[in-house]
Amino acid sequence: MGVVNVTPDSFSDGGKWFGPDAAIAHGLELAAAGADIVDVGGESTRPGALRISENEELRRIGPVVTALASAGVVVSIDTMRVRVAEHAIGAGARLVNDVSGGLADPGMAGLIAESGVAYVVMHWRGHSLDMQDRAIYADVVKEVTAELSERVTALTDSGVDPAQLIVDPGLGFAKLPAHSWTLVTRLREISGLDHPAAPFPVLVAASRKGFIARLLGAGHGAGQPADPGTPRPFAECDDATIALTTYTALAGAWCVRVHAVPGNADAVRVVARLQEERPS
Ligand code: PMM
Repeated sequence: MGVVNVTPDSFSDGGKWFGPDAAIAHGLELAAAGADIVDVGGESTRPGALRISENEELRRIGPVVTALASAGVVVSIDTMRVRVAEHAIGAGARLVNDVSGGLADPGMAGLIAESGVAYVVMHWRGHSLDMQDRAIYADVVKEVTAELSERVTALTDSGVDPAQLIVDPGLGFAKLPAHSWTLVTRLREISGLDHPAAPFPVLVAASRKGFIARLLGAGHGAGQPADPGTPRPFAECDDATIALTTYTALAGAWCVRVHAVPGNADAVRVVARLQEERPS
């Protein structure tokens, strides 16, 4: 899954594809580079971000979803809002990627049940403005899995077919770096959550996240020691993202959501070939 953030302030690539023409061109480029899905989002969810209005979100994503879907791209809409998801589905989006897992807008479950589209249920503990205050866990894997199980149960109780659902640990969302690192190594427990239809496919979105930037530090290159106190710039985290793509794909992830597609698409192909030799 390649990412098109139609935002001036996104976590990792804010402002680059803000105009509709640039966003459409970038989405086509990601699809041509091997993305099976292009994820279009109009609202930044970086830690501390303020919300934008629904009309502004619609204005940002509308032309981009329409143009990409008309060009035959499989489009995912990254939104927490029912009206935005509904508009995008009408414009041809085939998947709804909701970082709130249905918690932000109570009508989401009904729309997903009615439309029958695929739905990403991410682990979330509240809006970005103050989510890092909620990064408190005694056992991060147990709690994330239990909270995701509750969401999945609420969705299927509302009429969503379990076959529509993909789960996501929500790396960086109400998570300290150590929580995100632990979750990446425990995907099987997350996919096997407490629901009769488990295991569910898992989506992992590690690309350019702060936990990678912090590990690598700002110093890099020959003779420059990494300084763990200063995060490495996001755009310089793509090689490390590819390493995590390889790891999570080998661990059975269904999808990786990434900003720089070519190297990650190659990693996914290499893993698929390895798995033909040694089925897991
Ligand atoms: N992270 C971001 C945005 N959308 N969607 C899913 N399913 N999972 C995520 O972890 C996720 C997401 C924030 O990252 P960005 O601002 O770099 O796109």
